[in-house]
Amino acid sequence: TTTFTHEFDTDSFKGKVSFATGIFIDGKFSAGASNTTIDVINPTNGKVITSIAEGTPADVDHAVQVAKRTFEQSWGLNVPGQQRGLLLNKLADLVEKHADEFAALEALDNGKTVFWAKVADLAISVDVLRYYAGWADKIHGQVIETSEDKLAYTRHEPFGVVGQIIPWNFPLMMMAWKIAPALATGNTIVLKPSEFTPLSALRMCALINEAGFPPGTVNVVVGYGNIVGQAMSEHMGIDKIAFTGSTLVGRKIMEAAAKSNLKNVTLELGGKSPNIVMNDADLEAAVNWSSHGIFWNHGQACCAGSRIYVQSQIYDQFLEAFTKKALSLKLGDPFAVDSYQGPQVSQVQYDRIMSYIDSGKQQGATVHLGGERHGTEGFWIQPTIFTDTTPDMRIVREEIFGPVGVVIKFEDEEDVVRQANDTMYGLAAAVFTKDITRGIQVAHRLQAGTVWVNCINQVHVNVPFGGYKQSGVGRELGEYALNNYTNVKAVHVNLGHTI
Ligand code: TXE
Repeated sequence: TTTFTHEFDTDSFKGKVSFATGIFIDGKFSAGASNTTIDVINPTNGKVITSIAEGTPADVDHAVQVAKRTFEQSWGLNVPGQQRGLLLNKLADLVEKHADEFAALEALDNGKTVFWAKVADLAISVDVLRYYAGWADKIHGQVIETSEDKLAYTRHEPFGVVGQIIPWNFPLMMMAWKIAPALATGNTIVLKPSEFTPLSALRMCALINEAGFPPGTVNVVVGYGNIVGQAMSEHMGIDKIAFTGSTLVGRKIMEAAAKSNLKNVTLELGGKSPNIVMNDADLEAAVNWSSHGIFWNHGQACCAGSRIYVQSQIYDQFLEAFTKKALSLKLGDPFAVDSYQGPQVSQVQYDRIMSYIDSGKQQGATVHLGGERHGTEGFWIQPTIFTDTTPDMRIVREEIFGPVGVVIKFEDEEDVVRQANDTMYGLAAAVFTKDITRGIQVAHRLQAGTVWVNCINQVHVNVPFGGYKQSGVGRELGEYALNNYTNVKAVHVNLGHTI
């Protein structure tokens, strides 16, 4: 076991944080089968924070074996829903108690601001644990009337061992979205955090033990996607896999599932979400929301409103106010209390975003604002706005996942609905108008799993979230997510019927 220790002395968090790290299986940490490590980088300056144990397919095998045993012996339907709910509530309390520490850890390896980590990531993580704690004793099937000589009913049973692969943009929150419904419904878990941001998931392991979950209920194997993630996707002992990340990798996971045991798959993938601002919108509100839509979390949000369509009459006014707003966003140390935007998560993401910015320039779009590196070290990018785009440009079609928005002029509703839907993605969309009837009509015409009217980037634990088209399969959050983690069994009982 290796202990990670970090002394924080910042505006937003002071104190020493110290916890065990490693491959977490059966409630214990180890160095893993290969004894190799992964460097965790601080995106603020590009320096190594620490090295943590690297998982391998052998660790995945071990974790699956333990998770299966735990499911059969000390979790699953052996533990009443009420008890599972109690444990989830305890975990929620512990996460809440350590919220400041978690927010600091997120800022350290992800680069998001402590402020937003607390307001969004931590608050939602606690909410989601509590929300599914409440469901744990309310999972039930149906009694279905057939005939008087027969009793037929359904049970919603846990799958067994579920694999969960999560990304780096909301490290703790993605873990909470994944583990809460899976545990509430009685599954055991093998979870792979992103190799870029493993700290908060590793910190969670001790809290999972402290809450009193039986060892082996949640197992965490940090590792590279193409090794550990791939091993999970094709594992014969994993009955279900849930993934959040790129559409490219989502496709690989489905393929691996198809080629192995046809495990059940849910995917929450990328997006290129349209944000439509009509002539009659409240301009100031639309500008503020639109800025939040694309620049929040440094543009690293799957539902980011990255295609901003503005109706012709207000286009110039909007662009001027939107530019002013973008210029007012404070880029700075994620630990400073007034920072809005920190660095991008990694060198790879920095390079990917900069190459999109270059492609926009090369394909003839106008860099209206930004478009350059910010500072001299770390992975910082200026808030960037492109104008004069055409629908075929890569910056209009592909997910950039950075603080880069395109502002596009449109004439009428038909035109904008057509453009908004002209994408392989369908995660989210937004529309701004004071005419609520029109707002709702447009909302119904947009092909997206979530549509916001007069707001953007809002999620609520009670409300399902997920994608149309190539943005995903299945829904997270709300009652809908329970379906991701249960199999329906139909039981037919003979009450006197003869052949
Ligand atoms: O994602 P990956 P990356 C999008 C966004 C971003 C792009 C690339 O557009 O620019 O993806 O980011 C694991 N089998 N999103 O490369 O690779 C990986 O280790 C199994 C959208 O970081 O999809 C990590 O744990 N797993 C998004 C997770 O998949 C594999 C969030 C996500 O990483 C794997 C993140 C494999 N072959 C990126 N390869 C969202 N929907 O919010 C990688 N992984």
